[in-house]
Amino acid sequence: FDPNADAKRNKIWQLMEYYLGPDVGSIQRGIVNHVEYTLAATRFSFATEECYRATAFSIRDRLIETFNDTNEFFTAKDVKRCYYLSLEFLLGRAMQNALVNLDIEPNYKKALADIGYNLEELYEHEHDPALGNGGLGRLAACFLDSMATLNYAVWGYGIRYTYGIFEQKIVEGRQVEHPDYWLVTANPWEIERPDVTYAVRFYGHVDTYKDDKGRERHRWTGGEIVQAMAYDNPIPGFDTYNTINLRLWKACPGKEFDFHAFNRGQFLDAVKERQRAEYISAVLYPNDNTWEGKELRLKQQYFFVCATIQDCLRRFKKKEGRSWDELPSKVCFQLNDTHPTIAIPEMMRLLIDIEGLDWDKAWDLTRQCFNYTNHTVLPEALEKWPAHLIEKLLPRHLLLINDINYKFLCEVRESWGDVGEKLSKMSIYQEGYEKMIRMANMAVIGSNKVNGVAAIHSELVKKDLFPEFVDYYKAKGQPDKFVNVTNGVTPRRWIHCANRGLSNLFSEWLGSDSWLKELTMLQGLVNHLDSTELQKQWADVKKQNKVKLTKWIKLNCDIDLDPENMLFDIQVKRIHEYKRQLINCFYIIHRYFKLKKMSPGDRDKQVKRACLIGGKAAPGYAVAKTIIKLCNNIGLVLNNDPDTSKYLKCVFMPNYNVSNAQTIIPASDISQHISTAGTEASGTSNMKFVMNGGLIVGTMDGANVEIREECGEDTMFIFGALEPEVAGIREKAKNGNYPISAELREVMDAIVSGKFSLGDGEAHSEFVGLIEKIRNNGGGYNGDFYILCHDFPSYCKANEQVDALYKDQTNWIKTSIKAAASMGKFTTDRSIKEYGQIIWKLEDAERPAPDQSPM
Ligand code: HBZ
Repeated sequence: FDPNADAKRNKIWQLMEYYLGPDVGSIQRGIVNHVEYTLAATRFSFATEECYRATAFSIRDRLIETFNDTNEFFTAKDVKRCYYLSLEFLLGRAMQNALVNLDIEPNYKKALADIGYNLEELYEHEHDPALGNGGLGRLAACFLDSMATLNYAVWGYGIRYTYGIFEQKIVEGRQVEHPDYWLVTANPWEIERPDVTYAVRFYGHVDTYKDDKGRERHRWTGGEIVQAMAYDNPIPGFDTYNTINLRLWKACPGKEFDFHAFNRGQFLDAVKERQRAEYISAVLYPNDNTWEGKELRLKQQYFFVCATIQDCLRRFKKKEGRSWDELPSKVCFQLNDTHPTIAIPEMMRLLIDIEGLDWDKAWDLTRQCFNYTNHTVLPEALEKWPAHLIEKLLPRHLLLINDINYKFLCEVRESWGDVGEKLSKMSIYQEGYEKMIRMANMAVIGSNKVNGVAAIHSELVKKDLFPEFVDYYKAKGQPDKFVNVTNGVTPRRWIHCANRGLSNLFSEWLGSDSWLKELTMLQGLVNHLDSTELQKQWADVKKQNKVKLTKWIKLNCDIDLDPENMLFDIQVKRIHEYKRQLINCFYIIHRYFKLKKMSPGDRDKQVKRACLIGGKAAPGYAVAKTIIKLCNNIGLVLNNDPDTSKYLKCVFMPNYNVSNAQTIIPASDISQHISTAGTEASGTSNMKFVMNGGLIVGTMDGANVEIREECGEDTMFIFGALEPEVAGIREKAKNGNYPISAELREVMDAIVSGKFSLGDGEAHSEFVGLIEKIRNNGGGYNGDFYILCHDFPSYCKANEQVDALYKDQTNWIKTSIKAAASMGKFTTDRSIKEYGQIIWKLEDAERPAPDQSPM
């Protein structure tokens, strides 16, 4: 008992008020202190870059305060915690988001303006942290925002890559990758934790021995050890005092040192050897939706999972008197795709080998703690690891996987008898010349719930990926093991930060900004659909956003667009055959030919269009890279044709990333989400575009289906085969029974004739390759796997409907308002509530308002 405790507390609060008050003066003092004492720059004159860094540190101070207090609250309340395990977090810039969520943006703006700096300008100084590829990584980042906002005790766990996703430059129309060394100017947002480290072992061997009770036990020894060091990234919630954490691990050399080598005079070699450890967390693998079986990737997966599970079990055990039986009521894990699935045998290893639980108990607990989200049904993306690689790198885990598989198959046999083919489909092993470990099967067997990311996708997960498991668990009394949780996006970043004009409009017409936390309130806008004042404001906001993007394009591509008179048609996403950027290219060429054939008078009656395409190709994905080259060449031909360039332009926007997206998305009139039905699990940018007043040209795939349900079919330009039809169309195509429309034939012929090759022989042969692959339908060989030829005529029709509606501006604007107002479902707040209730079973853990009154 400290009789002076109250006095001390009082003193601390006074100090805190001095340092961290939300008023302009306190903010300025905080910034200037960091200029002088953190950056060691002079407070009498500092550059904008220094101002950015000092401002970032001053915001971090505030984050640390709410972060510490939130943790203390979670611990005191002993709430159930959930851990979101992901190899990717595509965070985007932190500064504006933090100010918005801490509710201090206006005062920071004033504080900076008063000392001669512009807050919006500072935002641009932040290097976009890009530790992810695409949708899966960005979803994890939106989820963190909603988890904090909903007061759930969730932490994210991942890897602090030294290099994020590469920077894409376009040189002579081709993608060139540059390393993204984002830590070059140190990251002011993270908190380094040299005291939070865990040892991670690789290779070595497994000994068996008998413990004092005579039980057979395993000991994994030898091999190499690296240390995982924690870096914490505070994630503030919106309109709450809660701040959660994203803990990222960096690989460091082990603590032990090889003194023998030192004595043998090989000191430098020994140091060099140790530095290799850092290689593990050096670089993010740049593939999306394809799997690459590299040993280093498996090392990354185990590295972060091993540190994470140790960290989480340590936290669980910290409370005295814990029984392991409590584990499932206090801890759960969400696996973001199969990438962290090695966590399941790792949990078994820790519980059995380290904690001494028996196998069945450990398995019972493990199975209750894990859940798995599937993000794709594409076969090339399903992870399989050669069993011999796992055996070499993680020998103890292979034994455990064997046990898990054996016991599971015994259970199935007990229920179903010896159903050979079904058993082989359910086995973790894929038999063959090289035995493979199927991570998805392990994730299903080791999880409590398995979910897909949109309604149609979750059905395909059950029907095409895991039908045997669905039947089996139904028979075992778990009919709800497979569920759907439709994705979402956070309206704080994707409306309020990205499109302040629209955000202000929403708040003004709805009477408050509560819609930011309860997005279904947007529906209130529909009452004003006929208001010409609303329509005018709506059009103005869109115009301003198009002007902003036009400037960005002028700066980055040196191409002039006409934001007043052109319809902005945007397709931005990773370049992939299944996403069909190629059918978009085909249509642009077709539209160009139509314009060419028209009289000048007729051209003047057409809707003017700017077709904007952007996205990265995986560096090893040759076809995707050719598609980028084709887009660029189409741009060169169209933009330089004096007959048509006023009416149709094509731009490839380089280096699509989160911060560019915040400029690009609000400027769209239409956006394209045109994957072959059944291939895009959900898509999330489709949601962002519609919320920002853009309309969708799309297929009945992924979340498009649900957007249509919510917004109405009159708000979307839907085309193409439906998912159940696709297999039949592919089959027909195989037999050569596959018409190609005259319009598409004209486009393909032009490409093959070299019209878009611009004298570049290499490009030409690549383009011909693209076309030949699609045209070669006879002889049992189906090159048009994504059925572009089948969908092209209906795609053209959808585009004609776009033009027709756009000509009727009043109707266009009303449709756009109606669609945006109907997007309430697609906030991650709704997704995360569903995870919280159905999968994690978490309670609300809102920290009470801090009482700053001196005691
Ligand atoms: O996950 C995407 C889906 O394609 C998209 O439809 C969905 O909306 C989104 C969120 O659920 N999947 C990915 O982005 N996948 C990857 O980036 C990926 C990365 C590494 C891999 C495999 C996939 O090894």
